[in-house]
Amino acid sequence: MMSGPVLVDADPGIDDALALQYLVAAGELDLKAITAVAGNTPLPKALANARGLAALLEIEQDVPVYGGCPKPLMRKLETAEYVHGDNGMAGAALPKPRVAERDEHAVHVINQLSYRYAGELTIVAIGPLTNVAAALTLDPSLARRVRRLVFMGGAVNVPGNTPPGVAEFNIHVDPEAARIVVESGMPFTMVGLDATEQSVLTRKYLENLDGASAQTSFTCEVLDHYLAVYKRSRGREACALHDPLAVAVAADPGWVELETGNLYVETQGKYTSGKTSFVSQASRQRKKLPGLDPQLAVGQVALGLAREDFAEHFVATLAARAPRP
Ligand SMILES: [Ca+2]
Repeated sequence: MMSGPVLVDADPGIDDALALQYLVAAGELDLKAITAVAGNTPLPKALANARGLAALLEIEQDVPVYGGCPKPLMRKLETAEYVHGDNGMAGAALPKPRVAERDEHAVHVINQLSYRYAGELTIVAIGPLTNVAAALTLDPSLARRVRRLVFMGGAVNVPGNTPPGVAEFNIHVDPEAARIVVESGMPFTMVGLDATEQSVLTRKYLENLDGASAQTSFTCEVLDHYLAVYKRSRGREACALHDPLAVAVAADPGWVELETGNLYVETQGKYTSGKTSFVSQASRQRKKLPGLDPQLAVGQVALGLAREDFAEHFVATLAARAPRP
């Protein structure tokens, strides 16, 4: 079980909302800060949603929320409001924050926390990796102070979820940032579509959540929308728990099948920009190829779900969190 201080970098986003709710309900991670990044929605909405989620989850007094980069390092921002709704939360209303907006920039906060918790800090990044890459660019030694980065992104043996079906959304939005991060030497675990698309939630699970608390009512509202989006786009009311799985892996890597190897993030290709290619140590050995290239990005990649009951566990965790009196 991984413990210690955690920073979540997010672009809320429905599944970011689900991930934060799961993190708080599970109570296994010591959340120190939330940093917002542009991705699913433009930064002002991502930040407002992150602050509203902290209010909903009753953590805003303890967990500060900071705004970060408003656009990818080198590209125009592409958002996903067609999935997440105009406000990024499927139109569902979040409570008004009761704490004042913070002035510090997320990128500085990432570096500050890495000094305060040197060798202990886990970063869970569930949006494009722009903030983390910017923090590394300002202070490359960040890579050595972070215990581990767990990021939701990428697709290795399955198609991507952005046109033309090669790249996963978070990497597609800011491939240069992803490349800087994985090539920085920061220990990383990539939780991409290979694993997250196996953690599937269907409508029958909503019955266990409805009305349990103000938080789960909100969850049901956004999941209802999310399931409808999946039905429209894929013909089935079954949605992947992308970001929640990354949070779960930060607490317990046993949720996924992990392999170590070289990870390549394509930034140039006409069709393949944002594609993540992975060559595992095990596959190199099987093919009698030379070992891993330490000059290139070496890290862990989740190639599948290790336990089938993640969606069940996710719902049970949310439903069990006793509402505060
Ligand atoms: Ca996200």
